[in-house]
Amino acid sequence: MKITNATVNVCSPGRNFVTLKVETDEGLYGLGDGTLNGRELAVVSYLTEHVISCLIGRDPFQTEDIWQYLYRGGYWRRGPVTMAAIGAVDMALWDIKGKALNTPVYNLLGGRSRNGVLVYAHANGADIEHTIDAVAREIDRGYLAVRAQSGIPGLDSTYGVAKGNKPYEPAERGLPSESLWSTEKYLQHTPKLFERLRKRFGPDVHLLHDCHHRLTPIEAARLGKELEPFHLFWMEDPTPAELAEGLGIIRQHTTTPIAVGEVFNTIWDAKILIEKQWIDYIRMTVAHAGGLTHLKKVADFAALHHIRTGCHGATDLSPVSMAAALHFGLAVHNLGIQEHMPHSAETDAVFPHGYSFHGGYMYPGDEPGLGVDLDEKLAAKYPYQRAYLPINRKLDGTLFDW
Ligand code: CS2
Ligand code: MG
Repeated sequence: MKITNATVNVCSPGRNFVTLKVETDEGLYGLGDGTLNGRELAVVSYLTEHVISCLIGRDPFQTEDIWQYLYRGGYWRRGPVTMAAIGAVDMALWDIKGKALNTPVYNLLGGRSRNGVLVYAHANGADIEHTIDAVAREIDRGYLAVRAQSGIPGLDSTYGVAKGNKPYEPAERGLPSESLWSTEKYLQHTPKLFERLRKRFGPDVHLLHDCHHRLTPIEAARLGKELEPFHLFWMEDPTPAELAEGLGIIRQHTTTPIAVGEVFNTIWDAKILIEKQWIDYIRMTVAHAGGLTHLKKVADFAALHHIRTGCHGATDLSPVSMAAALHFGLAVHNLGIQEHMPHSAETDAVFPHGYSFHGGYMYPGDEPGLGVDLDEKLAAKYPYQRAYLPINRKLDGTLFDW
């Protein structure tokens, strides 16, 4: 079998997605997600200008060699754009491989290690009361794990909280919006939120929270300690993780489990965090971490250090990524949990798929390959619209982490 062509589809059914389609001389094709929220066209250019011509004529079964060719052969290694492009190629090749062997991709990753993939929902509200109601709704939908994000008294907006009654979508069309932030207000407020959630829902539901890279290590240590009585499943991205040693400081002070990695794109970003066991979950995602070929290596390395996966799965990763993540999550031994933000109806129509949700778990389905498709005719009705992630500033105007 040989690769004969590859094209990149960019569409925007509610938000932008980048999809690579790799075609073969045997009529099979595979799909890969190359979406990088707010930088989509950079990945499109990387694929169309620098990658696709190198794929023509290759054997799509050679996932390892093609991955190494694109990673080592590119010379300029790592980074979100490069690894998202490699991720899109890799997903598409595994999709082709599964279709050619008439088997779902999870069978090529070790087969079923479990019946279904535990997932967590997002719940958010303008204040504690509304957030409690939102958590209740997700529990009623069958989720066993819920991430809770609340508006903060004294701040007009904050990460993870939808504006109005629209679902939360971080990228906004037009230039970046700006929001104001106060760590002090956030640290005063957040323990109250989880005290109320535990009081209302008891000890069994898994509660998660995303700090979204906004704390210093010692602030995160304080928050982790104050959240300990509420037994969170994890505290996510407590501090910007470029400084790995910062996670080591947090670890000295609290037993609240830590999850990082959605902004990482190779194992090198997480190596010391894993070796030192400064984290409990690694959240790198199929789309941004170079695809299934690389993510399997990351998971296996993490498994040696008691660390489980907790892959990123926000709506800015397409249903192609969600499908790949579920095949990965069904097979990998050290699965922790998979993030699940349901896509919009428009998105699901553009990307028909076989995966499903039931009783707190998701199932990739048993179609050959990844079990997801792209309706190119429908996609054409949703043209790309530039969008940006927001900018965050402290109350005094200092530019801060969003
Ligand atoms: C968040 C994301 O889902 C999460 O854990 O951190 O919503 C993140 O803000 C977006 O993926 C950024 O594009
Ligand atoms: Mg996050």
